[in-house]
Amino acid sequence: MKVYLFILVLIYIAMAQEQWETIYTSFNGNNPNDAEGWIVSNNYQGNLFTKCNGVTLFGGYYAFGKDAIVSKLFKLPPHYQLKITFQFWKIDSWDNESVYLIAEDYKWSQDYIYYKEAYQCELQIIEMVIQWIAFVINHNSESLTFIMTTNLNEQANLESWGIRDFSIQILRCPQGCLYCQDNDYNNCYYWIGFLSLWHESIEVDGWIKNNNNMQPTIDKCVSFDIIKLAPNDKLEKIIENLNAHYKMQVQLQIWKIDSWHNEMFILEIDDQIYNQTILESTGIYNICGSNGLENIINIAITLPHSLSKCKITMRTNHNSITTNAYWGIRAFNIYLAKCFKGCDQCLGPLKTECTVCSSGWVFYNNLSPPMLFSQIQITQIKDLKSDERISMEINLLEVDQKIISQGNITLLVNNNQQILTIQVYAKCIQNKIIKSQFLSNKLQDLYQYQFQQNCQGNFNSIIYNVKYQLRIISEQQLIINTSDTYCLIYQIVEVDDEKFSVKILEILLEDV
Ligand SMILES: *[C@@H]1O[C@H](CO)[C@@H](O)[C@H](O)[C@H]1NC(C)=O
Ligand SMILES: *[C@@H]1O[C@H](CO)[C@@H](O)[C@H](O)[C@H]1NC(C)=O
Ligand SMILES: *[C@@H]1O[C@H](CO)[C@@H](O)[C@H](O)[C@H]1NC(C)=O
Ligand SMILES: *[C@@H]1O[C@H](CO)[C@@H](O)[C@H](O)[C@H]1NC(C)=O
Ligand SMILES: [Ca+2]
Ligand SMILES: [Ca+2]
Ligand SMILES: [Ca+2]
Repeated sequence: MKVYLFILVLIYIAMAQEQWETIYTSFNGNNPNDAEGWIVSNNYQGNLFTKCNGVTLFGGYYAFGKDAIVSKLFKLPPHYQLKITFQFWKIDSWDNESVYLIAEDYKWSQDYIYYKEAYQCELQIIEMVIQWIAFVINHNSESLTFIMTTNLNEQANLESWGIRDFSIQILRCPQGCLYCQDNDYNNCYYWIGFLSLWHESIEVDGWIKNNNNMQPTIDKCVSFDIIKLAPNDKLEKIIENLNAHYKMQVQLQIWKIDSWHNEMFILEIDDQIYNQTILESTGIYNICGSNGLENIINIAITLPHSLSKCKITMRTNHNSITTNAYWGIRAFNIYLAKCFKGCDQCLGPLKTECTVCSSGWVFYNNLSPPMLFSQIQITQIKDLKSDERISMEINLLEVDQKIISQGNITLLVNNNQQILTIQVYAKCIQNKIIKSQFLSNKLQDLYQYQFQQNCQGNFNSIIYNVKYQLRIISEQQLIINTSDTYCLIYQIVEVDDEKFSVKILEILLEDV
């Protein structure tokens, strides 16, 4: 018994914690395929792997030295945090020089000098420092650009570096979410990915540069494709046919290339400014363009939005002292917080937040059925056949169906007309009044029609002729519940595979 309790507690703790999931590992053995997808340039004599101190390194002595730069584009499943871990080997006579690690807007760098500890590398005894690097970043884009380089100035036989045991772990979005910022399902289930551009390659259809039909140029920084723009350039597109939504998330990545002088990158959505980011001359690494330093900036904007189109404008201004700089864009995404299924406009993701329904659907918030009450006729008669009828007899005129038994029954009605007339013969009973109610909707407002009768003179019955207008012609499911003193009719309405019963008619005989 005690053992069971112990196990239960452990499981509970494990489930309460966030689970890091490893989605990529490489360079932990000596498999040459581990370099797949890694783009390496300026490696010494084309060498990719070396052995040092008995282990295989990606890079290393006689491989990664001056100007060597490695990079990889990772495609990631929906996640909101990621952790990168690897072992960095600094090898030989670094002269207070730096290694740079760039994972988009996360940057890590470290200076190294020549120390006196020595290891066997290839056939030589070489000084080196081995260091575990691990960092966690908030990240939810579907791709990650990873870059490593140094500012070493001697070839790889004199100063070099390598890595091994590289892994990427993620905190995955809750199941059912395509995009998230945390692990709460309630904060993410409504996001849909509307547009995903420029992660692996650049496609500029419909994007207009500087108000004319000029298409923007495509360029590369390290191994990554970017759209290349100059100071003062503007890139714009009107994006149409957005799904019904109430909120929008726009994400993109700016690459500041070379020396800017505090110009502003501006992101506009529907002609309103949503982000302004200063482009500075500073930075810590030089990876493309000319000698100026680069910087990668992730921008993410969440805004209330419900129009079916949006205009995206990205631009910068230009300070005349900036002469040799440009900006790049990649990793552009639009996510929409979608309305509930069957809803054309909404204030939020719930059924109850729907304000305009798609045709054929219902307003859930006031439960108005697709069968709209349109006309009523109430007649008192002297019914000669009264004795042959039960107390509440129902006729469905257009489909010629008659309900002549009492109790709670479910009825399928196959109507091929836009109208369904429900006729109820209600027998008068002495000292009782007949109260009736009918539901109707005038799109958003719910009306309840109430009537009250008692039989007069020698009239013995009241006939209710209630016409309903069907918004869609399809099989209707009704629940009819009758007795001597009541007649209740419900319609079964289906909203996103969930069924609701909506009372559309009620006739009650009550004591006076
Ligand atoms: C290393 O360089 C930095 C500046 O880049 C300097 O501040 C530091 O004193 C240098 N250290 C050594 C040991 O030379
Ligand atoms: C624009 O985005 C950058 C980068 O994410 C952020 O640091 C900055 O605060 C944002 N600025 C505005 C005005 O939203
Ligand atoms: C509907 O019919 C059932 C019997 O089948 C009865 O118990 C119930 O009270 C009726 N519903 C209403 C709301 O009168
Ligand atoms: C009446 O019948 C329907 C379907 O047959 C059922 O869902 C409902 O619960 C019944 N109502 C009562 C009060 O028995
Ligand atoms: Ca040196
Ligand atoms: Ca050096
Ligand atoms: Ca540069």
